[in-house]
Amino acid sequence: MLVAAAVLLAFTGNVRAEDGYALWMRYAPLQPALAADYRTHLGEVVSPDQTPTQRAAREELVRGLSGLLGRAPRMNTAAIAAPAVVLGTPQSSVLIAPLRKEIEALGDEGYLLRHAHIDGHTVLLVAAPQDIGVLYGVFHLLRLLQTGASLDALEVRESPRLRLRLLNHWDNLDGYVERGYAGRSLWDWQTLPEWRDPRYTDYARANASLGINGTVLNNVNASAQSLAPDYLAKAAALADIFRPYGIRVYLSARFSAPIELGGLTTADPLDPAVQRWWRDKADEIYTRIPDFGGFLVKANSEGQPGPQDYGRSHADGANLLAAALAPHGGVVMWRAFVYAHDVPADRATQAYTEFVGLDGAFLPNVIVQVKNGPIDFQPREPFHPLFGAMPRTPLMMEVQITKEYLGFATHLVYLGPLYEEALQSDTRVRGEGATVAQLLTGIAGVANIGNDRTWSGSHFDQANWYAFGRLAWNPRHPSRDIAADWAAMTFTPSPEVVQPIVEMMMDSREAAVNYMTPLGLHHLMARGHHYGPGPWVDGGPRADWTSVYYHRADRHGIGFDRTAHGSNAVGQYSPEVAAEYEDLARAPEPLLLWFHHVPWDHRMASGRPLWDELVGRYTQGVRQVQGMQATWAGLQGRVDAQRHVQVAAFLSLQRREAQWWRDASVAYFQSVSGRPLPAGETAPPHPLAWYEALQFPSAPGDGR
Ligand code: GCV
Repeated sequence: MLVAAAVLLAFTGNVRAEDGYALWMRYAPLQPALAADYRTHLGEVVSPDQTPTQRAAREELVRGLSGLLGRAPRMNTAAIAAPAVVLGTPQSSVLIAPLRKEIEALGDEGYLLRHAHIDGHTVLLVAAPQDIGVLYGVFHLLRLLQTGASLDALEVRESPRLRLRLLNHWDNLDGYVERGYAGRSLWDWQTLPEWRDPRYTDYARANASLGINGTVLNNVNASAQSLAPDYLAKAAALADIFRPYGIRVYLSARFSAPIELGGLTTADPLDPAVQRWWRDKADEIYTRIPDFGGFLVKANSEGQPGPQDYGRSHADGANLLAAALAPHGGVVMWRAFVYAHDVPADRATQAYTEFVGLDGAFLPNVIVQVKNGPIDFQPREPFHPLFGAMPRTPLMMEVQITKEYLGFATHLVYLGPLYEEALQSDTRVRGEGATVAQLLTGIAGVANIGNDRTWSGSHFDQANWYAFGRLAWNPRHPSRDIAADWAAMTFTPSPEVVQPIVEMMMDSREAAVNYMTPLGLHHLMARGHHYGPGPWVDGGPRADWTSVYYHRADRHGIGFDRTAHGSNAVGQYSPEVAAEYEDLARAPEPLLLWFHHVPWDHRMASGRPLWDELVGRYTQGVRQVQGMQATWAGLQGRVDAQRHVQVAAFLSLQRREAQWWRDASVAYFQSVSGRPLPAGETAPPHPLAWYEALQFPSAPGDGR
């Protein structure tokens, strides 16, 4: 009852001021007629409450129904006295036990929603083989109500397509979040394990609502301290909070921890003392966290220690940790994000070269974690060539939810289409073809979560967490539909609001590509912090951390020749894909300059020369943001003022920065191409030197 009263107080109308804390779980009152209709189906809740997960499911349903329908449902534990929602598993509910066979076919995390007739009443079953499936089913039901869906003839059977659906937090132990734009870390390591902030439970609820089933608590640029006893006690407290919500805790492991924590003189994976140290450490972790998920490792990449320091391979390193975890059922997620500045080969080719020969050399509980594209979370990349190239190795795909390269938290860029594009890329490796999604064991998203009241640093960045989770559950779900669900749940289910918001979201990623890196350009952001344009970035410690390395623009043309005449990155794809990328006439225009160095007067699909097209795309990106501003302005009064004002302010910031991107990029590329601006295009208001001189030493999120 208390929960219901609190929810009602918080959400008495669609346009009441809101600060975003409730995410997509606002449970704001529905239109009275709709609420009355739902109440006829859902008057009672019949549910077990013996386990923490059963209680979580029941509480969530009560919270949701109370808020959405305006009154708390009657609670019941067994018999049916009215139209009811019946929750349970074949073990926990006699009402559900007869469906055992059918339900068990759904797998450990699946669930079923269906009407049935029991004791003369129509009931809605939320049934699953395990408690966690019931919780997932409750969230599904609440989503249907929040989006105003019909419950007639309801028949939902769901099972996740990917086994591992994880967030990766790049959170340091001092609370700093690398590439984080949403405040400081959610984990208050100082006050753990004693203080269990209720926010940790809300974090778990939000993830469970999407089916996310694991979280890596600490940065891949890891401190060995995360594995020290005091920090394990803190991680164990979080694991206890998350467990009822089906979320396992994982840790990033620093490869040199046996030296730093164990006092050994080496971390060589073939050294027996090192092997013993990791075995003992795994045993210690499992005594504290019995369902510990395993380790995530960044090794021999960007200065991190690894097996190659001892002349060993990535497989030697991964297998060392995997052997220690195997007796407990843990996994190692070994990242393939490796590239070295002293290797002359194109950076885009290095991970493949390093890993492809190791296919089959990993222990069964190793999963190689590969970024969606071969460089680094750019606004657009082709899919990573390792997908499809390691048939004997389980693979996870890693995407960024935080927007390191897409305008941080202040640019409205919905990443659903980016994830969808990566997941649906056809690797053409199995004759008839296989999408990247079909080849995956799991997926990891670099979290955009911090202690900001909105969780994600802006209202619209919540949609990226949401879309990641929904696609992790079902990689085939259209990102447009996910956007529509999110908008309905986050603002209001009214189509006059949802539709324009969805249009805006669906256009937003392409807008960012246009004003930052059109036509396959990539890595043109300012050095280090990656805030704003820096196409002129050159020199410094590593060529592959400069922009000129990637765009290769000169008087004659622009783009990175990755064909057989160039770096031959195309040769790492299956023959059909390679043939398409290799051929200037067939390469997809959105990836043109990723694969080809193209003369400025090359004729584009529009009929315009490349130079004109490039400038036009930059200008188009700015126009798209203006369009988003106009759409949002039209929603004033239909969205609560508190959120409307902040989104409007961020859009105006985005508009200003899109213009900055456009002007700085046009000024720079014009200085290289020496070409006049196409007719109708406005000259940048400042000379190139003005843009180049801008400095942002305090930009957020930089690595350190
Ligand atoms: C955690 C990019 C980012 C780094 C990040 C790295 C990685 O290079 O800029 O901050 O480090 O990717 O994924 O390991």
